[in-house]
Amino acid sequence: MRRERELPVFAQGVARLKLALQASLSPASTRWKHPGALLDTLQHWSDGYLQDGPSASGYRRSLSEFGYTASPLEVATSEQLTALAQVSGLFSDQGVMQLRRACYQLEAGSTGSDWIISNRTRSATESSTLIREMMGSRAFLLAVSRIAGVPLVPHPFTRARSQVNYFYPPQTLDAKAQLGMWHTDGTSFVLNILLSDPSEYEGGEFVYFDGPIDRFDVGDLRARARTSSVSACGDAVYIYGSRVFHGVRPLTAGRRMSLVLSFHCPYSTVDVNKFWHLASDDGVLTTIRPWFQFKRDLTVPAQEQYRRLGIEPITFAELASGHNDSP
Ligand SMILES: O=C(O)CCC(=O)C(=O)O
Ligand SMILES: [Fe+2]
Repeated sequence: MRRERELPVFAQGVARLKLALQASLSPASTRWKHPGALLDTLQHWSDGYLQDGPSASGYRRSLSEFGYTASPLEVATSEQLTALAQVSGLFSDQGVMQLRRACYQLEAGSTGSDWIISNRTRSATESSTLIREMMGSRAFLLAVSRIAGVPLVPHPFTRARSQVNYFYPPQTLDAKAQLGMWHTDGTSFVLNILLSDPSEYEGGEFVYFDGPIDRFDVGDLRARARTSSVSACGDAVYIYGSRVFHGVRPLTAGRRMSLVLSFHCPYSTVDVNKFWHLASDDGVLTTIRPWFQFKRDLTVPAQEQYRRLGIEPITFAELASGHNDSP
């Protein structure tokens, strides 16, 4: 019964706007908890938490291979830009362990979510020393930039920058329908780090549509729906999130945890993030001020963006050298 295997699509367009208004009406206390220091493992990041080696990327497909002929970015071609990469061995065992600890602890500050995931903690960089320092590490940013195909910085919009997802089996059939939905992300450069071991849950596969978003048809997924083979704890799926339909299948047992990080290419002022996309996550009023700040941040020159991070700029030339394409 194919229908049973299908996942609903997360709201687009007007439905998204309605969600934004609903998010605004729910009491702030249920949307935002200020977790405070108790949630922080106070563990510092170390570049030793990255595994050595020029490339941590395995299977990689470009936007061009996904069927995008025109590049969404003026500074890179659709051949250069990665649509999807299955990334293994990015972190050392120590690094994976520390990330797991940090994300476990952040669950106490998580809130319920009625889309895709059971619970989530937004702005993880604000509550976790480890994740904040990792996002500011040049070695980490360089590794992710190489996977993405363009130099990156952490996404300037704090609330969209980092999120920890906690998945549990849905309680009711209705909840089930709300889970694992197909969606595109509000941001483009997205690293989804799996932080649970395969032995800890069942279901919860990361699925994606192998084609451009205008070809996506939830009623006919047979030909192009794919299941990512990423299942080891600490491995990741990198996606060009705004152009790749993806989702997580509902869990049937256990618990699945993931850390989702968003980046921005500072050499481009293009950003796909839509006000209504952000507002449907966080509410309209909460989104207005950071939104204007974010729009200003986008116009800051790349050199200055890197200077603010306190690191040497990552350049296109640097990505070309030392890049080791795996088959
Ligand atoms: O948990 C994952 O692997 C991905 C979740 C996701 O797609 C999202 O949070 O936007
Ligand atoms: Fe996503």
